Amino acid sequence: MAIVVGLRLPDLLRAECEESLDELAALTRACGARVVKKVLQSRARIDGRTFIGAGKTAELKEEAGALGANLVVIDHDLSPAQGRNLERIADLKILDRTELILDIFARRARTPQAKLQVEVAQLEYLLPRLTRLWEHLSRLGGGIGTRGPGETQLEVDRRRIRDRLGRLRRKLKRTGKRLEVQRNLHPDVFRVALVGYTNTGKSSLMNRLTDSAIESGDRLFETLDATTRILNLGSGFRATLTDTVGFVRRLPHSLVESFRATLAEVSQADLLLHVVDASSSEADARRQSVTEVLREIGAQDVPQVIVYNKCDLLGAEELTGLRRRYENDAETVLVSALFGDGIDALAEAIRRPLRSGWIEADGIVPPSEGELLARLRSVAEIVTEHPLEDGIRVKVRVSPGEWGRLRARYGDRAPRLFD
Ligand SMILES: Nc1nc2c(ncn2[C@@H]2O[C@H](COP(=O)(O)OP(=O)(O)OP(=O)(O)O)[C@@H](O)[C@H]2O)c(=O)[nH]1
Ligand SMILES: [Mg+2]
Repeated sequence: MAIVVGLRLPDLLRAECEESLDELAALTRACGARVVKKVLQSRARIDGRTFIGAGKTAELKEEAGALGANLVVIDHDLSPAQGRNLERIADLKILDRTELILDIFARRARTPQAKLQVEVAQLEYLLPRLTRLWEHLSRLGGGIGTRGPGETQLEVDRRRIRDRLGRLRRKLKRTGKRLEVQRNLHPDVFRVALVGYTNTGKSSLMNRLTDSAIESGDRLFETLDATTRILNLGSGFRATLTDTVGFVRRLPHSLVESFRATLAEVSQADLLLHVVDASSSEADARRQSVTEVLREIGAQDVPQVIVYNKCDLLGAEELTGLRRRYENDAETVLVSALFGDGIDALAEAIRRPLRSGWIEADGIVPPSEGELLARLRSVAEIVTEHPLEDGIRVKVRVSPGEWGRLRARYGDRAPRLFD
């Protein structure tokens, strides 16, 4: 059972701190703990020694005793010393925000790649905090004489962790390079990636757009890997779609760093589908947090389509409001991954940038040219098609490269440029 604690400094809005604390409670629950109390403390400044102040620490200790809580989660990142002091004075297990998020990631990691990335992030955060963890253990072992050998043991542990970190980092680098090579195998494929806050419905959209069966669920950080599938947008469009890890406000830096290999799918994409949970009262703030992480991973310049998902949960008035707000914005679409509304408009929003630079061509394909017609249907977008006496008149849209290949193969029998 846990108490979650936030600190409100003078320059922060109360509502903002409360939302952040609510989110911390949800994250704590995602770790399997029950939240028995939320505490928002106002302070003029951070207490250097215990972060929340000596008085508040004593109060917490008492409250935890009364409520039967054994864990306190702080909505900020503590310095190693602050964590140590707090733990010692309150005599409770203390987790800071980063430790909590790392814990969720560790629980959710399934594949070797995700496990490796999470472990690196954990060890990096753990290393300077080892004294505290060690004290924790030695206190459990208790008693006189643990201190001397303890310190030597601490040094040994530190060195071991450093060695392991070094090995894991090298391994990460190798997998990163391998993934990079895989990505570059198909340079002419248009790469689309889903991004967004956790639990907005990215995996559900992936399943809807590619007929896949990626696990989705009402849990924070359900997905930690990158999965790529062919995106079927009709003839002529060659694209892949990648689903990947979701973001959260103040995503720990060590995680962003260690997840670089996975997140390269995002920074090197040609187009991002930025999924927003339309039903969340936090939609705008979360959209902003996602933008910040995108900047951190160097993906700020990748073009985006904003996808408001879960529109089925909106009341009629809210839905009309949202529609009105974006009616002249072709780069924003409103969808429901669950029911399929708006998916055609989304597909069109993906096709549009792909099609830019394509040319229109037109011609009559005689009945004897069945192969040419089949070819056109697979590599070009058919705009119109009319049966005539001497064949089928087709108007197509096609990439310049594909048009060149058609002309090379079929000469004058291929459709001509349309002017
Ligand atoms: N009502 C409604 N629920 C949806 C919709 N899309 C997704 N959900 C639900 O939202 C929850 C999260 O969906 P996911 O697809 O796992 O979300 P995600 O963005 O992949 O989440 P993470 O992988 O955790 O970042 C699930 O319970 C889905 O069933 C939608 O359009 N409408
Ligand atoms: Mg997911």
